[in-house]
Amino acid sequence: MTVEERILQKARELGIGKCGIIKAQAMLDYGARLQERMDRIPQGPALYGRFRGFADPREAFPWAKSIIISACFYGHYHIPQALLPHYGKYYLVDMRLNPASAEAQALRAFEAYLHELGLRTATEEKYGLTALRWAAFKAGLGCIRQNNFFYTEEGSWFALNAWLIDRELELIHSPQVPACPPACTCCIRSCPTASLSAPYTMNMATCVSRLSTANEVCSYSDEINRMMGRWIYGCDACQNSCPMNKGTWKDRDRFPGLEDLASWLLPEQLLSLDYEDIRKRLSEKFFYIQEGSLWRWKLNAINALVNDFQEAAVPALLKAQEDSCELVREKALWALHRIGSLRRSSTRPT
Ligand code: B12
Ligand code: SF4
Ligand code: SF4
Repeated sequence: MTVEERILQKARELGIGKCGIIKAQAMLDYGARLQERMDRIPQGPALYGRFRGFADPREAFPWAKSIIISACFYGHYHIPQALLPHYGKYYLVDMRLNPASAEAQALRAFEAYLHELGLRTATEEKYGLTALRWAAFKAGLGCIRQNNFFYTEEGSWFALNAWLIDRELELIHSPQVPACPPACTCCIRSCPTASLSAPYTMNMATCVSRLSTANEVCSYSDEINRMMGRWIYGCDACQNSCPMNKGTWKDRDRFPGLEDLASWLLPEQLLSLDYEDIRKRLSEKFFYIQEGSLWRWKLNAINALVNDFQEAAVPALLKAQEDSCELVREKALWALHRIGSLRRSSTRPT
């Protein structure tokens, strides 16, 4: 058995859905995709320049010769119904830094096996050391669709990981995934902020996923607040609307800790938490909102309540006017005005 075959066999044994290996230089053409993106998006280089190193991880790791890439299916987890309109599912069942999850344990055991084989490795769990969608595509694990997501025949609900290794290996598969249906634009039409403005073109600055996790001290315009709808952390609109994801979520297993956390994640409950509670309960799992910007949770919760026209939220909003953060107090006042004017317009005689 070749080393590549042994690695694949181990990945399968551990329940890691897909695994392939590419030579490090196979990533170089990601540079061209990135350049196209920077040319198409306003302030492209300022936003995307930081990803240049993804095209050649050998610059930071001169010993790296190949890249092992894995894709773990997370669409088998049960997501509490009440959270679906508010959270990107990937973040709810995030295996990164959750040692109790089956996927995290499989990935640790897999890495230990690579060391047993005598391979030197480098990986980065949170942000990755290279462009993971492109690496998975080059390894033939699946395709990249027009919404930029990596898909296998089981849809896009895959979390990707990669290890740089110091040996020249290659294991490339032939994916069996149909192309996007001709003229399909469901993902583009579903994007609430028009961040996904054309096939393979999205602007990370206006993506709800980025807006809802921003650490900059700012609140948003009325237009952006409205476009963010009920999302509190992340956004799945361009995946949920895709016909290639129809029926792919399996809802079979419990993700460790999610049920206990669920009640705290609803917008009214978020408003009732003090910042120490938010830090203790949420900061580790939802690490994009940093400890210095925990008020972002409350701004997002208030926004979700307003866009949901939740009259029952008025007491929580009145209380939020006493919040220690000025941005939250201002937003609560704005929300009370908005709910008041929505109520007046809905009762106005026609
Ligand atoms: C930065 C980042 C973000 C940023 C910016 C996203 C972005 N698209 O650039 C923000 C914070 C907004 C974000 C949000 C989310 N992210 Co993110 N993110 C990343 C990160 C770290 C880098 C992405 C990157 O390279 N961006 C640069 C641009 C140029 O790449 P791109 O938009 O992905 O475009 C790709 C394709 O379109 C392709 N391409 C371009 N033109 C063409 C043309 C053709 C013909 C083809 C075939 C391909 C192609 O080139 C790019 C190659 O990767 C990766 C992890 C990693 N290290 O790769 C995770 C990653 C992409 N994110 C992921 C996820 C799940 C999300 C969210 C869904 C979370 C959520 N529920 O809210 C959202 C979705 C946002 C979106 N629509 O993409 C997953 C995606 C898994 C998958 N199945 O695709 C990744 C891979 C993380 C992981 N470990 O699994 N993310
Ligand atoms: S994640 Fe949401 S906001 Fe971002 S591109 Fe997709 S639909 Fe648009
Ligand atoms: S919604 Fe349509 S165009 Fe967009 S990724 Fe899915 S199949 Fe492709």
